[in-house]
Amino acid sequence: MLLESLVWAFGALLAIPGAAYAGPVVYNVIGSRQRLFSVYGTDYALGTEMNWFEAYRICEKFHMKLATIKKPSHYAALIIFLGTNMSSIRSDVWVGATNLGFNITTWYWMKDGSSVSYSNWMPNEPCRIGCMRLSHKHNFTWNDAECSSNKFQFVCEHTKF
Ligand SMILES: *[C@@H]1O[C@H](CO)[C@@H](O)[C@H](O)[C@H]1NC(C)=O
Ligand SMILES: *[C@@H]1O[C@H](CO)[C@@H](O)[C@H](O)[C@H]1NC(C)=O
Ligand SMILES: CC(=O)N[C@H]1CO[C@H](CO)[C@@H](O)[C@@H]1O
Repeated sequence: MLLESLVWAFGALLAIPGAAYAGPVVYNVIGSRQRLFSVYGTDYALGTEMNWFEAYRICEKFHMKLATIKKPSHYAALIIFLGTNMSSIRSDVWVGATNLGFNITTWYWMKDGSSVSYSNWMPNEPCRIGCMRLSHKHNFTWNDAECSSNKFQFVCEHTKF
């Protein structure tokens, strides 16, 4: 896992000089740079399993954000990315929302502090204080998990809009 993270990090470093927007490109888990057929103008990176705080830090390190889903088009773009990278996905994936410091039903996107209004939670979720993950086994519908004790893959993004 460490090697995979490092290789991925190295690929991201090569591909993202400073904070400059690099165009419609995706990075896979082994760090190779690939053109994206995205219609939504978002670059995505898939990270290896770690806790939510570590995932947050890695995204920031590469001038990206943990994925943010504020409307159906964001979700659709992310689903396209995850779907075309299914062979690399082994776990649920963290995205950038939390209810830490609030209550079970009050969630915020870390990217800009906006509240989570559009959502696609699994039935009976959310049910705890924690961080948001998309369920690998349930079509990437939304679930929660304790932020520090769980290790999941995660998606960073860089968006033009
Ligand atoms: C949860 O927190 C929000 C924001 O502080 C508050 O408006 C809401 O009433 C709380 N809900 C419950 C069930 O405590
Ligand atoms: C996932 O979505 C597909 C297509 O909409 C559907 O056929 C399938 O039953 C869904 N799977 C789950 C686990 O919800
Ligand atoms: C490793 C892997 O499967 N990468 C794919 C991720 O998705 C993009 C398109 O969104 C593909 O081009 C990559 O091959």
